[in-house]
Amino acid sequence: MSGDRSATALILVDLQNDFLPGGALPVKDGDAVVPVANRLQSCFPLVVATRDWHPANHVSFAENHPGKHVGDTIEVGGRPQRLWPVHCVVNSFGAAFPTGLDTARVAEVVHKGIDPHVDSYSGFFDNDHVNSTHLADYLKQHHVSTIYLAGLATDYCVKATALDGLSLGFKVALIADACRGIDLSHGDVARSIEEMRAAGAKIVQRDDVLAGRA
Ligand code: VGL
Ligand code: ZN
Repeated sequence: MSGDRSATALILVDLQNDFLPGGALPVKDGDAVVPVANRLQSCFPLVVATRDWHPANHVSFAENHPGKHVGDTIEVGGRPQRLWPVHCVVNSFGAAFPTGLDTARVAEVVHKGIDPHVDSYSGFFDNDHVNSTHLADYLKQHHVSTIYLAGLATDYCVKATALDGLSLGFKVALIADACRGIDLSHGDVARSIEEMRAAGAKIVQRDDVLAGRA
């Protein structure tokens, strides 16, 4: 998974204001990923970005469930749904790319989590795996067989995108130090990286990618 990158794409996962310090659902040190993402882009022939993109009545917002609180887990459609603060509302500042992110080479933006009734951590499928975004089709149209992941949050949207990517037959490399996680329970990030590795993802570091070694 090094050298020739003609069939590879860099996927920037959910680099959005609300996930940076000061945002509605801040990921610790999330802003550190932005300059890394900028540098990594030049190593790839294709760059795609995903964005969490929720309507105001989204199922994942605690305030849409009277009596429930941020951090609670409820059951929706037979699946556990963790409740979050209102974040990444369609067309809001919080949902926008950070101003420091270089988007000139972002060829495609994939929005996810638009369905008010189903959350979507993965860039490929809603959490119920019924509806999909156009990410897989887009990558296939561009003859991409390997995806490299950078962004937020390691233990939620990056992990879900990695696992779905593998299940769809893509080779997946997680650029571990180009991601940051939420780590609600201490160890979540480390466990999520092990889960991705066990499912077949290659875990690489940004310097190896930048030097063409990974
Ligand atoms: C995310 C929680 C809720 C993420 C999105 O991008 O990892 N996490 N919505
Ligand atoms: Zn979300």
